[in-house]
Amino acid sequence: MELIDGNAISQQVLADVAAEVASLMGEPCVTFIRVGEDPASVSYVNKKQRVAGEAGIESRLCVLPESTTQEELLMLIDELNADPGVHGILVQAPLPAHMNEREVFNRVSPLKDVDGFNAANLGKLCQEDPTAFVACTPAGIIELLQRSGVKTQGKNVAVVGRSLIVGKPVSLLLGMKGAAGDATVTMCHSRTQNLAEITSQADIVVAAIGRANFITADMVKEGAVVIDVGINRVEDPSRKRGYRLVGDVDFDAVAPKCSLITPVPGGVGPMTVAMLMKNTLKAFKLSQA
Ligand code: L34
Repeated sequence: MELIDGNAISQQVLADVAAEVASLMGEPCVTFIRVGEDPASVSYVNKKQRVAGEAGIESRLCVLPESTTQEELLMLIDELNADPGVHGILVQAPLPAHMNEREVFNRVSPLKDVDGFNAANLGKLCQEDPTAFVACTPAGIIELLQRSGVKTQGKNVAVVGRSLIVGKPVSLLLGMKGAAGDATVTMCHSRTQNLAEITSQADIVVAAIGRANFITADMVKEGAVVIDVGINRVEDPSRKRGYRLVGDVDFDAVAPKCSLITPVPGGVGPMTVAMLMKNTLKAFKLSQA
C-alpha cells in the first residue's frame, strides 16, 4: 500500500501556477463571499486566501451576516461580476438554509465562475468543452490520479455520492474521452442496491458521501485505488481543536488492501485549494483574451 500525498502534489500544482502568475502582466484576483460564520467555511476560506497569496494571486473577502437576504447576496454578485478588477468569484458553500444555492451559483458570471458550479459551466463540461471551469474538488481528483500515474482507461470506477460539487462532475470527468478519463463509471448513492457488490468490483473507488468511515474493508477489492473525498469532523477531546478529521473511508481497515489510497487530511482537500488557483489563473487569462 502506498499513500497518495495530496499535500506534496498540491505543492507541485501551486508551483506551476505561481511560476505562470509571475510571468503575467497584471495580477489575478479572486473574491470570496462567505455568508455567516460556519467554522469549517471560515477555516477553508482562510486557507484559500493564504494559498492565493503564496501563489501571487490577490484575494478579497466579503463577509455577509447569516441574516443576509437572497436579493442582497445577488446584488453583491452583480457588482463583482461588473468589476473588471475581479477575475474569479467564489461563494463558499453551504449557504444558510433560507437561500437558494442554485440561483446564487447561477448568478456568478460564467467567465468568473472559478468554482465551476453554474449551469453554463456544467453544461460545457457535459459537452467536453475545454474552456469550461471544472469544479475544484473533481478537477483535483483527476490531477491526483494523473500525477500518481494511475491509468483510468477501461477501468471500473465506483463513485459513491452524486452531489453537484463532487459526485456528478467527477463521474463525468472519469467517463470522458481522453487520457484522464475513458473509465467505466458507476455513480452510486444512498439508494443504490448492492453497493458493496459494485464497489468491490471497482479498480478505483471515489468516496464522496459525507459519512465518516462509510467505506469498509469488505467493500474494496485487493489492489484497488481509493480516493477519499470525505472531510468529517469527529469529536476528539485529545485534540487541541476538540475534533479530528476523518474521511468517508475506514482508513485503517481499508488501506492495507489498497495499491494507493489518499489520507484525510492531506489527500483531496489541499488539491481543492490548489485547483482553485489554477482556475483563477484561467479566469484571468480569459479576461485578457
Ligand atoms: N463554493 N464551497 C465552494 N467551493 C468549494 O470548493 C468548497 N469546498 C467544500 C466546501 N464548500 C465549498 C471546499 O473548499 C470543501 N472544501 C475544502 C477546502 C479545503 C479543504 C477541505 C475542503 C482542506 O484544505 N482540507 C485539509 C484539512 C483542513 C483542516 O485541517 O481543516 C485536508 O488536508 O484535507
